[in-house]
Amino acid sequence: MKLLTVSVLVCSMMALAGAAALQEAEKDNETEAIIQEEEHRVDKRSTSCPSHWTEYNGRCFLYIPRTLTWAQAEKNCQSKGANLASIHGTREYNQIKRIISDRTHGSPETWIGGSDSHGEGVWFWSDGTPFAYSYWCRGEPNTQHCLQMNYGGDNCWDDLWCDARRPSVCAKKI
Ligand SMILES: [Ca+2]
Repeated sequence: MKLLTVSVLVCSMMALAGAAALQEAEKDNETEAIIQEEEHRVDKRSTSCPSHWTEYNGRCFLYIPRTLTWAQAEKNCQSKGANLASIHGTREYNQIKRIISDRTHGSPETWIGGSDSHGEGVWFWSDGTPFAYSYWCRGEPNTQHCLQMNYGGDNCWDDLWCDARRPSVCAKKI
């Protein structure tokens, strides 16, 4: 009798363990489904730019018409997961000029991410990429520390006092 009780007990424990294992497996499946959904969402996010941003060469660009100081403009870009735009070649610069003129029907002086505020003449991009390409206007840069584009008739680059207020262009990687 005692033996029977014990074996019934063992059987029911095994059944319980089995049910628990089954529940565990179902939970795993659910978790797996959620992970896959998340990955899908990340994939979707990583193949195109958010609406209103323009895609070019693996990055998304956004023109910000509101005039801000250079630091405010950089912070505003950071709030969107971006930095002020860095520029690495003529084609890219032309594309950014086009993004601005599409929005403004003009070529306003605009902040991009260049600065030498940590050392006169040592220019860097706020997104950390190498400052290899430049399109300075004649006689520039001189004594200021923040980079505005679309300066003068050539739409070239000028360094300006960082507390001037300008529209800006943000950029982030896709
Ligand atoms: Ca200057």
